[in-house]
Amino acid sequence: MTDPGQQNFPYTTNNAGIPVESDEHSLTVGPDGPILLQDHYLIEKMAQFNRERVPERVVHAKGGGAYGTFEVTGDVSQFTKADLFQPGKRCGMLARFSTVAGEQGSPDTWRDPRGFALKFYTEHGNYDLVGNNTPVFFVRDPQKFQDFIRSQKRHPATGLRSNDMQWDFWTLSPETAHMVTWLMGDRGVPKTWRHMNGYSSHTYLWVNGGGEKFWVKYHIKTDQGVEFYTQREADELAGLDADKHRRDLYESIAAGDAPTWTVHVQVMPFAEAADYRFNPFDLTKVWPHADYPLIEVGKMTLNRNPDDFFVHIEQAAFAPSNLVPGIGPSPDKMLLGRLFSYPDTHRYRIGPNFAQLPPNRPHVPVYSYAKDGPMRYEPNRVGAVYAPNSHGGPAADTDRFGEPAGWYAEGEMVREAYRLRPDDDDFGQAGTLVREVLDDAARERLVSNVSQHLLDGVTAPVLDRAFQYWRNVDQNIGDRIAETVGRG
Ligand code: HDE
Repeated sequence: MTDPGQQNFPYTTNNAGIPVESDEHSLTVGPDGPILLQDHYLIEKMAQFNRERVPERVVHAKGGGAYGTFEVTGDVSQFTKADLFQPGKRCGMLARFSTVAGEQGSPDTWRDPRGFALKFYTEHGNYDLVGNNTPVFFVRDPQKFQDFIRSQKRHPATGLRSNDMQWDFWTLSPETAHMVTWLMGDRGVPKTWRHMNGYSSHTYLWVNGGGEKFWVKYHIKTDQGVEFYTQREADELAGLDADKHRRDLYESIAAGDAPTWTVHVQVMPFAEAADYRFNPFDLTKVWPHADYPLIEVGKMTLNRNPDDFFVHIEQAAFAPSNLVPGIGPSPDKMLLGRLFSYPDTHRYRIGPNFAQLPPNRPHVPVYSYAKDGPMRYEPNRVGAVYAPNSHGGPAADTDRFGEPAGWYAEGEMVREAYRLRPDDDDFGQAGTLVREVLDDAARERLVSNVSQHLLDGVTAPVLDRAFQYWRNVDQNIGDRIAETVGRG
């Protein structure tokens, strides 16, 4: 698959471009004698090898991706002035898809949400939309994210994943119910990355040229159709081809079969958020399409495989804080937490100058005052190292790009949950999903998936709480799960 074909290089060099003396033999005192410290080429090879890895992503470690293009097909200029969404615009992009809880080599068909991370190289810098293949998430406060992830990863003593830990956290955190219903249903194992939708999940703020504001959620619908694997198919594939999804994307693009998605948004007028019947910024909720229908924005096509996986995909650094003029954050506490977390992880994982690496560097000039740091190779084009200065250095231009996209807030400093509104509850939308979106066959697979998962190592008191959790979602589904597990 990755055969580079017949190539014709004249000779091997070391990293400094100097011709090497041998590809096979170390420098020794006689053919049977000791190795010499002066064999700097051997030392370079060993030292380079020892440093080949950067830390894997703490979540979303296993993934793959490709480059492509985004083109605007609708007209949303009345809602946002963002350059990339103006009629007729087209820009380059990078996408990375991933599983969340597994490590670098883990099977692509493990049941898990899928990351759906997009980077658009716009005329106003990089716009990143770092979403999942689900429109909701497990928790609604960033304070709980680390605990949640630890419950999904490996047990500290055994080094094993533990369904008991997973259900312990979920059943003690009822706000997870909607997302767990998605996860345990058909969306939990997409057939390929090409056959899944992406969602911003969060609400974002859009601002138009006149300064008017709107709340939006993104829905990125696959043009290949949504397809999935059953648990049984997924389990078999986990053994037969752990890289199923990575392979599928690479091979489809290499064969000229470029996958496409249609990007839509739901738009809520700014003022409607204040007294909408549930908190529209709560990441565990969807906005009903009857209230806010999908509006088409554009099309994305992935058509170029990276020529070096490590350079372009392992070092890809997506950040929800990469928001361009015309787009801002919403008061979703999870999103606000993420604005800090991603650039922080990139500085640790791939270094403070990660933004200069090929997948991350903007396709427009950078007029930043940042300087120096490890592995920096692009000179500072600004010249001056401080602002303001009298040497013609850049200055922020709010006349051109507008004030920061924000909202009004005031209040006591508190540590409290979102204020409850009439339709805010943890189980309602999960129940609607089970009763009104799934058909009989999908409900049956849900019962089977949950039951199998519970039968695999979940014990009292967690097990009893799990039955109650599902009865809270839907009495009938809960009864069927309890019956299947044999503890009705
Ligand atoms: Fe992430 N997440 N996340 N996440 N996330 C990371 O960033 C984090 C959340 C998502 O292909 C990390 O570069 C916090 C929601 C994707 O490179 C890290 C919180 C959603 C990817 C991080 C969340 C996501 C990540 C790990 C709660 C969907 C892979 C390595 C406040 C809407 C991006 C990295 C890629 C990756 C933190 C919650 C999606 C640690 C603190 C919600 C697709 O920074």
